[in-house]
Amino acid sequence: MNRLFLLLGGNLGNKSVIFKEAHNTLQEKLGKIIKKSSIYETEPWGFKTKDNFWNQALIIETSLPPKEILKITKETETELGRIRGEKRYTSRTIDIDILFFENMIINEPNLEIPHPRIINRRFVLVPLSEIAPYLIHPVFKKTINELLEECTDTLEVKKLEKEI
Ligand code: PH2
Ligand code: MG
Ligand code: MG
Repeated sequence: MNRLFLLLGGNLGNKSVIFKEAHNTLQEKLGKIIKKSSIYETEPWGFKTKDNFWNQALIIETSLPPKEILKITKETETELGRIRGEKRYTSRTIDIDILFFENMIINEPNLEIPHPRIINRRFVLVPLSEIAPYLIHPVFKKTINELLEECTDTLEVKKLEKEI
């Protein structure tokens, strides 16, 4: 079994229903969710919209290989109503990003692990630091807490009092 770290993000539709459905599908297809962060309401990073995001970090125990995990996360996004357009950053019902897979480093055109933009984004580091503060980033060799302290992103990340 390997530990897989995912980040859920979405800013369109009924976010409670969509996040719950994402948990169910991922648990069924990938493996047991062993940790979930709180839900955070976050300001959009990299583009402008009035629709704030929800973000949540998950740890899943899985026996599947990374390529298979990627295929399942993409299929789940599509099932949950994500429509991919030309633009890089746009509003969406759900985005499921692979943050870490144990301490593996993979650099392929369609699969980069760890996720290349973790360190620039408070909407990733804040939820992750809640469930894995001492996890060491295998490239930068620093803990999530250290990376959060050094992060210069100032967009708002607000914990919601909501159990999902
Ligand atoms: N995802 C993006 C771009 N911008 N901003 C927030 N707050 N949350 C996200 O999940 C997010 C984003 C690209 O995947
Ligand atoms: Mg993303
Ligand atoms: Mg993505």
